[in-house]
Amino acid sequence: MEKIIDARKIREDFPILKVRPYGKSLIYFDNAATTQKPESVIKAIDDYYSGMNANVYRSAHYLSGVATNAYEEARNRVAKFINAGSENTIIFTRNATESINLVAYTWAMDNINEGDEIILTVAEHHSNILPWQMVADRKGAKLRYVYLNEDSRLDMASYKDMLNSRVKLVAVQHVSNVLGIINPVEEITEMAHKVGAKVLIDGAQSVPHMRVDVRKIGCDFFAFSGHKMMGPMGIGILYVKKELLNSVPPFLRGGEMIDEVYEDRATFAVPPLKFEAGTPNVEGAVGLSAAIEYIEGIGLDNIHSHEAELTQYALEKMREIDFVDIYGPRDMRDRGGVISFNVADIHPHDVSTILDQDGIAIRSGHHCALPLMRYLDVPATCRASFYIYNDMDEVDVFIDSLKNVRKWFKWS
Ligand code: 7TS
Repeated sequence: MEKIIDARKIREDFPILKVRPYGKSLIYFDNAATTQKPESVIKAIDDYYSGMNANVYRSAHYLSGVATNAYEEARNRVAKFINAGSENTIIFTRNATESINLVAYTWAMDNINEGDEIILTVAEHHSNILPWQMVADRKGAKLRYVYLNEDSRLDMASYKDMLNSRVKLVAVQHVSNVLGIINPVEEITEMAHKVGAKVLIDGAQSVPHMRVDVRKIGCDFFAFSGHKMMGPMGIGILYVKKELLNSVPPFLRGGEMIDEVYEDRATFAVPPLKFEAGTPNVEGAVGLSAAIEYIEGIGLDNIHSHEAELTQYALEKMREIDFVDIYGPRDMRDRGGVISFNVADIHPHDVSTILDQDGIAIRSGHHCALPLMRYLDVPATCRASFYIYNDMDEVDVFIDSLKNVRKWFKWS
């Protein structure tokens, strides 16, 4: 049977995958932290600096026009990629973290008041917890958490019970960076809207791996990062629903985001420029646009099935090792390519260091999800996360290496 994705061939597009740690083939299983970049993205950035660089919007010369067009084309491509409906709903930020903070410091500070409630889930990344703690502290609002059921999925019944007219915001991740669960964001949004709450979706771990349609989800805000989808670091995206755009106040203030400035006051440009103060990351936007083109060339449905196949294969093999504990749902339904696990009696950092000797890059630690670690009652976990350039042969090497981990400590 012909493979949907030939990872071996795809690897040739990624110069960094030729790096040989300690003389071994590099097996890069840390894709939830950041993904590697294909040649086309690196070239797009090179082309930008070699033939287009100038500051955007402000100058009437040729290069400024070229750079502005490249920046706006990137915005257009992002809008189409997530079916935003209009490029004006796409705000460029530095990363998902900044996108979420933008909403917290602007819309939330204006619209969340004493006694109001914000619903989060216990599995959120710190980026989707700390901004809401700040809002709750400053405004006297209350944070409420949805926990997980026995299958490590969101307890939707308790979410339903939590909804009431005091809830002003539901902020939830689309896909967990620890458990790999894909949350039912359409249903979550619909339920929140019925009580008049707004919804922010943290899509940092979904957009790179599956088809995302922000208008189908119906959410009010959607945040993600370019670097987790083969784009450069330092470029993030915030989608704001069209109906809300004009009512959200500006975030940072300064150049590029104004209409008129007087000594004592200013008026602002129309969105999205109103939210992009200062010289933007044009190089980042151009690189991100090339990354989207690369993803579209492979197809998000193909990417999703490839990762599901790899995850299922890895889970089956890992379950055969009796000293490995796996966190997250048992079946593959609504599950992304992230596997968190622990090796009995061995600290995750030691596991990660031993696998590294075989050229395997995984992450160990709390994954910026300390409330979830406490909920799971573990100090940390190991995590393998897959992408299009990974294949089953790499999973086999990983499994062999994992089987040997305890031998280092002479425990088996
Ligand atoms: N939300 C989720 C679900 C994430 O996984 C991450 C990063 C972020 C937000 C923040 O993204 P940033 O680009 O603003 O940093 N997650 C991880 C991770 O799992 N390991 O390193 C970063």
